[in-house]
Amino acid sequence: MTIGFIFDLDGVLTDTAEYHFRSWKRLAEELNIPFTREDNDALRGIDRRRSLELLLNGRSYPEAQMQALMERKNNYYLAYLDEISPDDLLPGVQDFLLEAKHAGIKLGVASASKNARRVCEQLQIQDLFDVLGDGYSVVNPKPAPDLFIWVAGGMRLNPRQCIVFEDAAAGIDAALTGGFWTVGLGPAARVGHAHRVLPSLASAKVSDFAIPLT
Ligand code: B16
Ligand code: MG
Repeated sequence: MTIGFIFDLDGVLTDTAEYHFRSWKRLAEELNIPFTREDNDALRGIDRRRSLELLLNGRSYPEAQMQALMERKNNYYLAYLDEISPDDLLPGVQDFLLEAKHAGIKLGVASASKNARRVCEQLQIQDLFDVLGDGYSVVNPKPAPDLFIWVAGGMRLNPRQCIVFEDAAAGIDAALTGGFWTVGLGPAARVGHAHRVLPSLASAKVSDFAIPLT
């Protein structure tokens, strides 16, 4: 049976959360809004627009200013991306991707980030993927299932033929709603509703996922 693995990017293949944090923090300081690392944790896997709304915490701005604030944060973030290299792949990721590719498994990325393609290029993994879904691919962000369905469709697979690897609660919600098998990476308090939970991909073997995760 052809199967596919679909990976979230930030928190699964690499950890860009620190750069997102520093960029949001700088914006928050300019706006005189308190913003902590704990606040940033709530933005895990959340798209840029919703992240800004959460940071503003009920403050409202005209649409043009919202756009300008998102652009300003993104410019801060873009300045960090040059620093990303293959060394920034999370432990075990490179071996896991190569093992899966070698086994004939289709590989996809499903990231909320509009910068996902650039990050994959910096990590030098973009050629491993059959489909790369990012923040431009669908209208409705996670927890809507649309992005995972878009990626699976691009791989010519049904959701039940695919396993989604995610670190965010919203991502697991999205994949479950779409009918995918799910592997949650991180604490059970966050991703315990996935079919299977692992701390990370550090010691994962592709053969562990050869059968459906019932
Ligand atoms: P951008 P993922 C997400 O990546 C990040 O976890 C989240 O913090 C970020 O706000 C979102 O991408 C959008 O990123 O501003 O670059 O479009 O986990 O979905 O790979
Ligand atoms: Mg993530």
